[in-house]
Amino acid sequence: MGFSVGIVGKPSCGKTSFTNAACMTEFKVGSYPFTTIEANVGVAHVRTACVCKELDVDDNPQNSICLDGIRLIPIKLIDVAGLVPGAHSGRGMGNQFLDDLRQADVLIHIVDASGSLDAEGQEVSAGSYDPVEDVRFLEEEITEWMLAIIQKDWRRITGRIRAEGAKLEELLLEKLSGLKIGRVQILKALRDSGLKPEGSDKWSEEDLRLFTLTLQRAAKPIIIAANKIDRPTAPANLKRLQEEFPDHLIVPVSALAEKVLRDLDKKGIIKYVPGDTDFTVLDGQKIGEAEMGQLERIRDEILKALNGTGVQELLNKAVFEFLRLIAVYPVHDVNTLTDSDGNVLPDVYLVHEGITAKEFAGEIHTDLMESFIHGIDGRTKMKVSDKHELKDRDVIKIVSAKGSK
Ligand SMILES: Nc1nc2c(ncn2[C@@H]2O[C@H](COP(=O)(O)OP(=O)(O)O)[C@@H](O)[C@H]2O)c(=O)[nH]1
Ligand SMILES: [Mg+2]
Repeated sequence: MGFSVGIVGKPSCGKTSFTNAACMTEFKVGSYPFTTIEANVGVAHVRTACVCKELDVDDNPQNSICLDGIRLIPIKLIDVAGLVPGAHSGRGMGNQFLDDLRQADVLIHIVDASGSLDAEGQEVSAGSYDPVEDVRFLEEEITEWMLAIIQKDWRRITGRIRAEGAKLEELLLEKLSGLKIGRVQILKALRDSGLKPEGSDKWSEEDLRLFTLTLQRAAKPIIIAANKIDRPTAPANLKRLQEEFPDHLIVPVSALAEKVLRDLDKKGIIKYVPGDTDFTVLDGQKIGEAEMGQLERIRDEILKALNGTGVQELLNKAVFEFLRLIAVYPVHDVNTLTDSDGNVLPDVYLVHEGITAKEFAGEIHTDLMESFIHGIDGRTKMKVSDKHELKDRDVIKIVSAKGSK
């Protein structure tokens, strides 16, 4: 489980509620400014159509879950303590909180779309605060935080380019490895910003800022959850957010509704699979009148009107659209589609689009990559070479000199 989603936003916007709904954890909700210092970490799942239906087999997953042909694959969620304007310069212990984002591959910014909290997360009358401000400030805080890291020793580092012929991308890679920023992202940021790496010792303050902003968009992209969409003042703000930031992905969310549905599903009272746009009542006896009213409202105003609660949609978009990951099923035997213990379609891995069969072997085990001979496609049963690029929902056996998987 190598990929992590960072949950960020100001205090009381609903980060912990989102995390609890997505991970079925019970972290404390509400304002606990002095206790929520450590980030809450939970396991959520992304949802994809399992290959079991198409291949007509009954699977028994080991590293993931399959519910009636829907494969749920685990990812890590990091619920970071609330960030306030000025966080990068240490306000509200912001620096410490920002450091929790080092390991995140993508960020979900939880915004209180109902406009009931000021910039610091203090309650104000519903609809009186403009959440557009939150989107601006948060991106700025993240960029400033990264800028401070990049700026440190900048002259000395870039001096080595002229003095020793060192490459900027290598120097940056070393500097930013703790931030989970890779070569691909550094090269993309250099390309997209249009700045010349050779002249980096002459970059102005603005150049460096531009580079950092471009790198942030490539390496820690932010997608927006317009949360508390169930509240009356939220829909108008969602519309304004979408108008103001046409290039951002903004999804209406009700963390509250997702939690209600998943809790009732867990108790066996309703059947609801995260990401569904409806639920079925299994045990109506156990639902009181008021609760039934709430459920009907969730069905009409959220599930039907907005195509789901938004929680699963955001996680899926984060993983499949922003990180561009694909789901690949390794098997030991392509005829039975099992591992060596006889489990059918036991595992599914989330890997980068464009990964080759040999690189995929390395994701399973370094040994498998080093002694890679060829792969076998689980559908066609044909051999594939080391350079063969895998596609989403591929099933593959890796044959190596040290055995196979
Ligand atoms: N109406 C509504 N309230 C929510 C929603 N998500 C969170 N809240 C409420 O917002 C308050 C703060 O939530 P919490 O998750 O603790 O926020 P955090 O400080 O960002 O972790 C709590 O009272 C939650 O019940 C939502 O989707 N709808
Ligand atoms: Mg919290």
